[in-house]
Amino acid sequence: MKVDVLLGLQWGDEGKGKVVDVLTPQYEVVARFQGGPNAGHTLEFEGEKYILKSIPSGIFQDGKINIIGNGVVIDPALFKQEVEGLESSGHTLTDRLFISKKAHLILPTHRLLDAASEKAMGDAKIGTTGRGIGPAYTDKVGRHGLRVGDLFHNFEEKYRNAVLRHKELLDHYQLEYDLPALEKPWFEGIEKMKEFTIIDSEHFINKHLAEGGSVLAEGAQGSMLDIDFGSYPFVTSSNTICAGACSGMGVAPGRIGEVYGIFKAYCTRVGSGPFPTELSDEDGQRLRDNGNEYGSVTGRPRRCGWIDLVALRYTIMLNGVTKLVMMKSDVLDSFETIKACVAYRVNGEETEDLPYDISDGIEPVYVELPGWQADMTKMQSEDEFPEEFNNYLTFLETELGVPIAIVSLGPDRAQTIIR
Ligand code: 2SA
Ligand code: MG
Repeated sequence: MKVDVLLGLQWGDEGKGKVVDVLTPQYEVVARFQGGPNAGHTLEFEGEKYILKSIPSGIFQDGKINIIGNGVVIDPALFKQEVEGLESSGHTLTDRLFISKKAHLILPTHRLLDAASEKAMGDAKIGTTGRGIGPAYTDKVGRHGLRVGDLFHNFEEKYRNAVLRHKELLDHYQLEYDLPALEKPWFEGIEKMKEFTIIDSEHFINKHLAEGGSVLAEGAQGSMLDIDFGSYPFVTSSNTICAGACSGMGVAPGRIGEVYGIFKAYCTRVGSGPFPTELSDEDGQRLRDNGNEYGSVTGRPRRCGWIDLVALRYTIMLNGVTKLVMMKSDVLDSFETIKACVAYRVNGEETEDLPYDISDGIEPVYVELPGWQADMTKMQSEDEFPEEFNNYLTFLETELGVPIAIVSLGPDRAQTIIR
């Protein structure tokens, strides 16, 4: 059997958590393959709302195994908080959440380094989530990282050595900090992690596939934040694209089956960096208000704009998307007209290919479409879709060359239409 991959095609916050939760019944295993507690995957069902950060979004369904894969970075203190939050709302996890030995740990000093580096950059800052993601991946690639598998071998010594190195860097930034205060919850988190099954996840996943089992790989952030192909340097520090699922779980490329590409019917971005279709006018504010566009980890207001088909074509290409999933079209329910960026004008010339640098001199070329101006949030089937909405779907499918297989009409599990 194959690994199906689900990932965000824009700058994150496309609604991946909800879709994983909807698709989970088809799989026995759900795995995260990159990112860490910078992610905020929101799920709503039966009147409850949950935000997952490090834990895969398959956790709410009985009998499913959830894996934190080797490509993920874990902050033990935040992990403990997240687990306890779920336990207090009645969800037991220890029997169905497994952690890869090869996943890397985010140390308290990584968070300090993240903050220090952002501060030092001033106006040029990345606008990170402050969760220590960049420094943790820097140590991984620099071959200094601590892994979950290290918990059982001279861990204290390895930890102290890492902290010594980080302290030199922090001295350079002249940052004031209280490390013991951060270390206490961190080491409590380490103990919490030990309650879980820590596995060689690449073996586990491949055996499961060889025995005919299926896996859903859950991406975090979005393809425009990919370390290689995103709007560098305003990106996150991992490969968010489909290729990251292979390296972040240890599965061969030939094992990849469907690739679900998730996008919002408009576009948002949180943090700094270029955003060609950004709206700083009333329409932008209306999208933010209607869509409640605030970061689910940091609470930061998200920047909002029209859908960018140039960027979407690019990320569909990078990921080999086989099925599209359109989220939050209900946010556009009241708009008279909807715009879609179909090309960029760069130095007077139109292009449909994403240029190397999208930070300056990009003028979006828009097509205007009539809005449907109907409340779609209670619609139960495709037959109820207004004509203008069907036209919007056909327009997008033609522009993007991939079918839209799922349409989400609201945050709840129930507000989902499979086409
Ligand atoms: P980092 O912390 O090093 O990964 O930040 C680098 C850039 O990646 C962006 N990033 C995100 N963008 C959207 N959503 C994310 N998750 C949270 C959410 C964000 C929040 O679900 O709302 O609550 O603010 C996420 N994680 C990282 C980040 O904004 C930087 O541009
Ligand atoms: Mg999010």
